Amino acid sequence: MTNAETKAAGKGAAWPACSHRMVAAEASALAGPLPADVLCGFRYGVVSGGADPRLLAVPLLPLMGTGQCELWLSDLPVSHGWDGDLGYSENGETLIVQLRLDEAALTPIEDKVYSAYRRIGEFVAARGYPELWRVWHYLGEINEGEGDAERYRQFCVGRYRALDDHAGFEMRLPAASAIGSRGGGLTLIAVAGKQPGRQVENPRQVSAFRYPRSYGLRSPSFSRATLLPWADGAQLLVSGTASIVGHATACAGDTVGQLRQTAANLQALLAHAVLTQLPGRDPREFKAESYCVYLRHKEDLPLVQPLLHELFGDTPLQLLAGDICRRELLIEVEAMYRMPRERTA
Ligand code: 3EB
Repeated sequence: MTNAETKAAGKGAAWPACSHRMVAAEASALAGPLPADVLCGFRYGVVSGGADPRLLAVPLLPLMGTGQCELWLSDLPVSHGWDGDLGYSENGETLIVQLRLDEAALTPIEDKVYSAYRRIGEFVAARGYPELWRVWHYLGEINEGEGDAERYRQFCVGRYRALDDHAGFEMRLPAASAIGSRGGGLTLIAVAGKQPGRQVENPRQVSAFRYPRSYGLRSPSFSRATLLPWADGAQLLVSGTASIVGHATACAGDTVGQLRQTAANLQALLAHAVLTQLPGRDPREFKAESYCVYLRHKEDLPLVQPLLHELFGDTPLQLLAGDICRRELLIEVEAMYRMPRERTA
């Protein structure tokens, strides 16, 4: 354990019970006016969610039928609105924000990502939820451009500039996913809270914020996972996880091999989360709530489907067509887990 991890595992303010729960639902649940208890709903394969800021549009095509969505239902009253083009929804514990930049508003990427991140950071702080827990980025044509001019690498420079504003920022990074979509533009979705989540890194992988220079001018500013220690059971928000071992891509050209490496990375992460944050618990107690799998080539679907079922069983799973931030990477998996509350004797 690093010093920072030991410190993070110590006592902070008491956390309340988790005020929201994720449910898989039919996409038609998002069709009409949304019920009052919806904190947010992820809708797949569209660029815009619509007028209700609780609708989060993920601009990637679903590969296993289009019938599913994911809802976060709240036990506390929800309020929501738009601040210009920034959409938000909050329930007193958790704040969700979304911001969409069209391609015309994304040049130069580095500066526009910097200002978008600053805008979101200022907004969440002003509303009393200063801690970024989890961010999704959907960036059009993420692998366009060569070397340091690649769009993903330029994006990383802007994000780094926005987050590198205080000493120790590398131990306060949100979990994240950065996925490429067809067409241009950038969709940003963030989950923020009142208290810092606990950052979890992966001993099988070099921390992304410490990747060497060869992967870009600035390293990617995200953590491998954020643990939220709710009183009724911790929640682990796991970043997009790919076939990276150390800092190198493993199994280049082999989608199934990459999926196996990704599963090994997820296991190592769960074990490390327990070791550093949940002493006395067993990683096998983690219960998966949902998975999202991004696949670069939809032709690989029949290859990976049996293994997905073997690895992830019946947990709700989205399978989306998406590009991964390194060209050699063919598949990426993100997940959410719960650790049930410890039984008192
Ligand atoms: C990786 O581990 C794979 O830049 O926000 C995964 C999750 C990846 C998030 C990001 C990138 C990001 O480096 C790519």
